[in-house]
Amino acid sequence: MSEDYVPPKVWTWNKPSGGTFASINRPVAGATHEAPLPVGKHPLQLYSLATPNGIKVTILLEELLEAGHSAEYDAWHIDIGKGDQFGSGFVAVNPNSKIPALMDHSASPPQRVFESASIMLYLAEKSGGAFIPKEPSARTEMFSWLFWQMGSAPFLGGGFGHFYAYAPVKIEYAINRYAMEVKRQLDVLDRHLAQHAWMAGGEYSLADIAIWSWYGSVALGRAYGAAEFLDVESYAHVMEWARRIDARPAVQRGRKVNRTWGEPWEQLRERHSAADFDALPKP
Ligand SMILES: N[C@@H](CCC(=O)N[C@@H](CS)C(=O)NCC(=O)O)C(=O)O
Repeated sequence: MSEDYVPPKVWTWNKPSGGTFASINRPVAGATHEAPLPVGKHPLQLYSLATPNGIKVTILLEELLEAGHSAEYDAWHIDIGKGDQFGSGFVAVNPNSKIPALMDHSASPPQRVFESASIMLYLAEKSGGAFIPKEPSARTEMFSWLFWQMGSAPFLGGGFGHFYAYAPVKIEYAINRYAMEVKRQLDVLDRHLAQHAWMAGGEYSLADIAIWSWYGSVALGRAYGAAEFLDVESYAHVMEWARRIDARPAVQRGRKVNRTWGEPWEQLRERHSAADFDALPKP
């Protein structure tokens, strides 16, 4: 880490980079070990963790169930800190080795689905287009915001979150660069939400769930301990929208699934039936 660093002609992987998650970072894909995945009793098998990308899917599944759709699922805990995402079974479901990953055993042959927005669209379409606006213009707007989230959040997580919270040293240049971008993104949302109650089509949709899982987590002080640093309260419309979504029962359930940190009543390591939530300790 020095101002004199000159990149070599060809990069080689010759020393650990340091920082949180350094032990699981590597420059090659594929499985590192044999590890078949467990399969439960429901057609939908989710392999995940309650990170912002993970809760997009568990919140949607809980919303689908709450709305009366047939979406019962088993959610298995994938410990990305220990490298479960590099097991042979997981890699067969997601060759990109990232949570969330889904298998639908009701399809013939069973269907794998990876990338959180792809999983959301798969589940919503399987449920007759639930949480996707029907009117064509609103539907297009919803897709635009959903893909905005997929393109923007890596700057929030991999960029800002990494350098603010996880890097082994605080690099002012990197933190400034990504704080600037994240604040711009929060302003994009704030200006939109000043004019619209929901992200698209005047209704709660996949776009709200996906964007809330990232930007709502930051706004509500649940990611990177950065709420004050980013002055989130100055984005009043984002805050109001984030709190409104946070109050939804399905959101509260979905956030707990595959969670192994925080308060004991928020941690449902694995979910196999609706009754699992009732077994959690009370606050
Ligand atoms: N674009 C992917 C990103 C998924 C992702 O980055 N997942 C992280 C956790 S939030 C992960 O599994 N990281 C493990 C690793 O990088 O090895 C999606 O939206 O599904």
